[in-house]
Amino acid sequence: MDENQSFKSGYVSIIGAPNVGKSTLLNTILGQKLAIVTPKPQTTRNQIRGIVTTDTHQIIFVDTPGLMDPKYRLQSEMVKTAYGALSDADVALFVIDVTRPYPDIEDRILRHLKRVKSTVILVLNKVDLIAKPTLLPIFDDYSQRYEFAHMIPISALTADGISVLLEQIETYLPLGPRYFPEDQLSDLPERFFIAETVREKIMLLTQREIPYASAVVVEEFEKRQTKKSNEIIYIRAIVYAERQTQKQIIIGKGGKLIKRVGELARIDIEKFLDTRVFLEIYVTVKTNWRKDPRKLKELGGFTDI
Ligand SMILES: Nc1nc2c(ncn2[C@@H]2O[C@H](COP(=O)(O)OP(=O)(O)OP(=O)(O)O)[C@@H](O)[C@H]2O)c(=O)[nH]1
Ligand SMILES: [Mg+2]
Repeated sequence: MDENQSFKSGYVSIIGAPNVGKSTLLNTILGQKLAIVTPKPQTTRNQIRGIVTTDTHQIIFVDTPGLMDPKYRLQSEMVKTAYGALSDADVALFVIDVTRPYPDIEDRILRHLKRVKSTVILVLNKVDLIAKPTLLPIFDDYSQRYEFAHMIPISALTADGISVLLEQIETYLPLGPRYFPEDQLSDLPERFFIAETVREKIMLLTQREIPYASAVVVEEFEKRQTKKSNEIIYIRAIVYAERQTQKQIIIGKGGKLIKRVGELARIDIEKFLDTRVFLEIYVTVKTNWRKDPRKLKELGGFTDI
């Protein structure tokens, strides 16, 4: 715990429709890739917590799944998870994509935000894609729908506006202790980030239903010595598909697709763990895992189903 009486700490939740750039924002704020990012909606499925510590404050940022109209159990768990992150947030960042409104979802989010105690900042993301004057009617529209503490235009991709956003967040943090050691980046286990990295590559390399029907679990994570006594981390990851046909596509002709997934994932995991990695990936079928609460608990990382 910090001795400093003026030290501030708190939780900042990042919420919004799918694909608006919430995970990109988390990564840019942390200066490290923690959350997976793809051009496809519904990439994030869980709360991803990233910790920023300075001499004066500690902020726990919580990235969440994009909110949508849930059609099956996995999606309703994702929605529950996202709204759950608002309950203990000191500040909520409501992220919108300035190039694309999601009227129904955003109306629903705004209604929900009226019931929470957090300070709410509207984050207008992807400003790198538009001409500045285009923002004026958006400011106008949103300020009529909710009393935001601030409305801040940013680009999570280029980091434009991020320092202004962070300055504003700091002003709303309560006095509080340092909850985590100063060098800790997240409270989630390494296995989670490894599984997510593999899932990201599958999402990037497959189409239609497959990105959404895939789950990844790391079954083994073990330090081993090579013959030359160098350290290497052995990882065995299992990819779950819902059907045999999906499994075949993920494996690809002659194992080509899963090999590519492995190559790309290994590069990122080695960077993340800062060590050499031997990654083995198996693909298997778990019928209807997205609809079954017990399987969702096992494969989806949802603890309180
Ligand atoms: N041009 C531009 N693209 C961005 C920006 N922020 C995010 N993107 C892109 O938008 C897409 C979605 O980004 P994510 O960070 O995965 O979005 P998300 O809100 O976390 O999406 P879900 O997890 O599906 O809810 C990716 O292709 C990003 O590269 C930005 O500021 N500018
Ligand atoms: Mg995301």
